[in-house]
Amino acid sequence: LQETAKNEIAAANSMEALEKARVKYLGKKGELTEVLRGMGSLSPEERPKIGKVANEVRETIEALLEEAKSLLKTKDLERQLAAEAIDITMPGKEIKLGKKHPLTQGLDELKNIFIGMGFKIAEGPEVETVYYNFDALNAPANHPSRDMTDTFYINEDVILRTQTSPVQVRVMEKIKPPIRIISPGRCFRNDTPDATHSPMFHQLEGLVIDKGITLGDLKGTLEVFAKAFLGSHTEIKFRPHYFPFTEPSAEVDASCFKCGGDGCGFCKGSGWIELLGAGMVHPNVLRNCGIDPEIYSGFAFGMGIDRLTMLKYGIDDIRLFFENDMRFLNQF
Ligand code: FA5
Repeated sequence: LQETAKNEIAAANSMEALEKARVKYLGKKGELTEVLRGMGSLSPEERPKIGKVANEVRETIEALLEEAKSLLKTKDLERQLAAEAIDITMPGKEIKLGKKHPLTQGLDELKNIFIGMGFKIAEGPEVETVYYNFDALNAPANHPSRDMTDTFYINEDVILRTQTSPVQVRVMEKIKPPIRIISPGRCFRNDTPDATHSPMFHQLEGLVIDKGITLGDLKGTLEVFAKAFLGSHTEIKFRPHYFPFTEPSAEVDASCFKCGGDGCGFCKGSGWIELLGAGMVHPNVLRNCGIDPEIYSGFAFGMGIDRLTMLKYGIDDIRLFFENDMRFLNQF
């Protein structure tokens, strides 16, 4: 019995085969168990002798099983290690590093300039109400920008904001002057895409409210900004303009940083490039926000981040920002 068990165990090449062998010899109905069960019919002299032999055989088979088991385990482990081995002679894969999108780089630069002048950053929702985007900003009920052809309406009262100016109102409602914030973010207009227009674009709003703020403060702030952003020789000029929420209002131009103001192809010979819109906050807007225009005054400005980044990096089509072409993005 011991010999056949030994051969069978040695031949077992899986855990299942081993278990089968164990059951065959040591199981409840196993061959050795049968022998032990038959002990009762033996004579008292034979019993201890046969018992001793049967126990020795059981111990031997158990030991053989244990040994075979651990051998199988080692073989399994070796097989697994061989299968998972890493071939360190294989050539490596190139790891591609990401970088900041040019618009993010442009925005970072704008933010740094204004943070350096003591501005804090404020945020507002991109899905905005007609009240904050138009009404509170003193826009007349028949203002053309309210039209469906200019503004994306979600419903009668809710739109995608067309400008970052509604953040002015949200800030003034919450914080008492002095206020000095910038607010960058996405804006949406139902404009047909071309080289300088995108239905989704970015603006950066500025707002300063305190006692005794004048147009001189606005000019000084924007001059510091223009010199920091475009170069220390940059001059700015104000052109009268109209915005419902500022009075007086202006569009601000900077002297062309390519020709220094002499006129070149870049500025179409004029010597100036358009920078942003600005003005003194309209008394009606202050009143709408619970700020007394007899005590406080302030200025606001709004600039297109995409257009300014295009200017700075010499990009001639706004759509390049949103096409995710790596050949374009890798240049920055
Ligand atoms: C405004 O939106 C005013 N809220 C700016 C302002 C703020 C004035 C505070 C006074 C005080 P305007 O509609 O001109 O102004 O837009 C400002 C800038 O947004 C533009 O000069 C341009 O750079 C950018 N812009 C407007 N529409 C688009 C568009 N479709 N694609 C890309 N940039 C755009």
